[in-house]
Amino acid sequence: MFLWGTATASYQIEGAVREDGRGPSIWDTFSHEPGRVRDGHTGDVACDHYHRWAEDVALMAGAGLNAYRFSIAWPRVLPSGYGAVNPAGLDFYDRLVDALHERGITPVPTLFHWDLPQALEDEGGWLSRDTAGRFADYAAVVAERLSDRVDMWITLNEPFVHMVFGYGLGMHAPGRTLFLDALPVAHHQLLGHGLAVQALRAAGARQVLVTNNCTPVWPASGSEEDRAAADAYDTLHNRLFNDPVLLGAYPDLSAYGIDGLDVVRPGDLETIAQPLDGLGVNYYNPTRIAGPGADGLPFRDAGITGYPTTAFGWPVVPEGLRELLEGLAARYGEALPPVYVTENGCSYEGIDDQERIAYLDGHIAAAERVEGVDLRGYFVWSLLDNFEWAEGYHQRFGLVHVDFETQRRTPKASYHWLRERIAARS
Ligand code: GBH
Repeated sequence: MFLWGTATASYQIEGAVREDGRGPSIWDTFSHEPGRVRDGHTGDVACDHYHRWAEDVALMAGAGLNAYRFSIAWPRVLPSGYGAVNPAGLDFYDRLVDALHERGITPVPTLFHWDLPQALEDEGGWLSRDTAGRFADYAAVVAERLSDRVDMWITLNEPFVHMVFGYGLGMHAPGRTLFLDALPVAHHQLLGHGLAVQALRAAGARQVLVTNNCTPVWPASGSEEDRAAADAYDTLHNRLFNDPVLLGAYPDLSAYGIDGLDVVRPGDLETIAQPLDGLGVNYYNPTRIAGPGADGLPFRDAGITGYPTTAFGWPVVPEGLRELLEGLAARYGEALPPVYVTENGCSYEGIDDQERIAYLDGHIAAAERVEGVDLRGYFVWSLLDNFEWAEGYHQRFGLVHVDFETQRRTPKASYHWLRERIAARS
């Protein structure tokens, strides 16, 4: 069965940040620091999904969707990151999973979509190797409760973005600006992934994936310099996270003046490279790279022109999705497991969102043309307008409009269109 779904994330939709024993996360801390998030918005209430989940599940069913990718808030389950379990936190996801099954919707939980318990950040966050083991322990707690009803699990969401925005550039929580010194965050997340795969399988999980955000990298010109820069960017954005998982080795980082990651210990790559049941791929747009850049970086973003852009300013390049997936098949060959597009979507204003329809139609059509990839699912980001991280509530990615004053949900034109698109295909 091909999975047609939407994707969301806990901190972006749930709200109820102090309810039923949830501990604080790094996003609570960060969003409450002045100047971090546009207009001082926070996820304190968000879409109030913690109380309105039944209505939201009904909305998914109404769109004819058969899958739902959501994330579990680690600090709801383990308020201090480890140690005492908060049963009320698990109860919330337990109810949600049951409600999804009642509607014939396959639950696909992600265990980490960036809302690390603050207590773990206080112990070093993902700069600390210990966090990897804590993550696996948390994964085991959740799977012991849900694996009788959840087949498919995703360990991490976009470890690249979490490393670069959270620890490298400070645009996301925890707000650190370590630049390339953030690289241990890649390894510790990947190690956490590998340890979590083992823990999930031991607790009865049948299918395990990781979700990486990937971008086709276009050299700004045919010059040797730009091609080398594009290769260096591809290494950092795509290969650093896909190679260890699929090939069991890190890519060559010499373009960054780095001779291997010194936090890697013997056996780590075997842990990271265990067989997976699928690769989750989030696609938004290609990246055009010239080189070299400032601050000693071997690349710079040259920007894409000549394509329409979303309200966020991101270029709309549907063929980039085909290029990306076929590029993965070319690079990884037999090592590429089935692929799921676990996020694809766009920010636009308005309820008569014809631009979103055009965006989704173009990307679904591009996915249909992909050759040589066992593509098994497509998830729209997102079901609801929600808390768009550093942009607060300013970017609207939903198939369903949310009035953040009243919490009223209004399906957009794209919601109705998607139902017809899915029905026409089946
Ligand atoms: C995802 O990240 C997240 O998983 C999700 O939580 C989030 O809400 C959603 O996407 C929408 O943002 O500068 O024009 O080249 C997406 C990561 C990083 C993808 C920045 C697009 C740059 C666009 N994004 N990237 S551009």
